[in-house]
Amino acid sequence: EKPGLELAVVSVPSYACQRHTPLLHHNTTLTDALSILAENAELSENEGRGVAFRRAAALLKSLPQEVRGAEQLRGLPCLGEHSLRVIKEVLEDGVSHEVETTTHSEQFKAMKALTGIFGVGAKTADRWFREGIHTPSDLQRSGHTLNRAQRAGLQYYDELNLPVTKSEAVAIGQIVERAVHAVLPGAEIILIGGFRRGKQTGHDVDFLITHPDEGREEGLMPKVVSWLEAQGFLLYQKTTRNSYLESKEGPARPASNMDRFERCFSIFRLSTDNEGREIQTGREIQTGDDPQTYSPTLTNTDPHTHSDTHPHSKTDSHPLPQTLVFPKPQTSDFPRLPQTPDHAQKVSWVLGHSQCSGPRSWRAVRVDLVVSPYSQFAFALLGWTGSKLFERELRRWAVHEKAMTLSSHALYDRKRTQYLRASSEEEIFAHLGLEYIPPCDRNA
Ligand code: 8DG
Ligand code: MN
Ligand code: MN
Repeated sequence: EKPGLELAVVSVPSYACQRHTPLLHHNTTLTDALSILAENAELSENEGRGVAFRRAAALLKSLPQEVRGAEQLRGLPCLGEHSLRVIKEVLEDGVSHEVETTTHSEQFKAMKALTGIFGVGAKTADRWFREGIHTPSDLQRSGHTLNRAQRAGLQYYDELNLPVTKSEAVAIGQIVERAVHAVLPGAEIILIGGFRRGKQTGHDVDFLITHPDEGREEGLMPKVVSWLEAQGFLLYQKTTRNSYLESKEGPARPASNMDRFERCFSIFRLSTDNEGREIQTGREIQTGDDPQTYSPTLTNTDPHTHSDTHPHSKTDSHPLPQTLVFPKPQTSDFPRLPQTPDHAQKVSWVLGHSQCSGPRSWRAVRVDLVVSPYSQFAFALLGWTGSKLFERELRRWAVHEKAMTLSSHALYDRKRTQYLRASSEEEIFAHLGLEYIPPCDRNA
């Protein structure tokens, strides 16, 4: 009998939304292996299989200690036959044959590379793969007609696949705040997604925007986007009204205020040489790109940008309001901290892979903006903080354990046939009969 933990006697609840799942945990080797298989299942459009691997990984992330032997897993929920087999293999041999085969498979590599293009999903990538297109370069050479998102995705491929750092997220937040307050003073801007959960890097930056006077937020997104475009901050944007329609979810869909939900998928042009200064001083950016290094050809390719407009207004110098909320840094004594890429190294990496010659002092960053009416704010906040599995588990819990329907707009009680109001995430957890789980523990 190995010393240490007796996990089987630790009672672990089966829904991820009942557990605390920190960002840094004790079973990274195992969860990395399961995540590869989950990703492969998702890329093969086998959602059920993907969810099974994700649930198994999430269970391991919530354990208080490292698993050293399969006997320690007895009695734990969420571990299916397939996941258990993979876990045992990794525990015994250090690697899983299936994971190794997957990571080296031409199909997996191609699907990852192609879905890594902004605007390309698994279906499209699979079609291209079967035509012999395996890389973004293959795609470029193929002469396929691409939509606007995919063209931008290809153009900024390398940069959009570089992790966005926390300091870049802060810098983007300051720009978004300026934009929003320029068109709607008093609006609130909250960092959501992975950064709200305490992640040090992300694939994008997500923001939720609302206004305490319900109704004032209506039509906000086009105005914010116009401001950002006029200032030269946008390389790409697609604003969607009425996009998050849970038409299949029936009563959880509030009929009237539904169509006020607006969102914008965008690519920001973030000035890299100003980033550090901006964060250190907390003041507005006073200078733009160095004219010696600025390469205007890079921004002229998309008709939706205004590259001749100077990206940073020198006249607008209101102090920054303090409504932007960032997660507290997490203290941790775990050995495997996520690696934040060195900024200088990152910039040179971008330059080395740039399609155009000549240095430049900005990078492309994916940004998601969501506008919510104040009465739905708590639901939107909970729904857009993630993780994706945590959200899925919350909804599953609501339906199967509480006969309720949860969405990013509302919570509906099927037994009492009424919507349950909430002005905070805590109230929603309470309605659901769940212990409150803070954002930093929603990393399922
Ligand atoms: P990352 O960017 O660091 O990779 O991680 P993330 O921030 O957790 O992932 P994300 O892809 O940016 O998604 C953030 C949250 O937004 C996630 O919890 C799921 C949620 N979300 C979408 N799309 C939609 C949607 O269409 N409706 C709703 N309600 N939520 C969505 O990504
Ligand atoms: Mn995100
Ligand atoms: Mn996002």
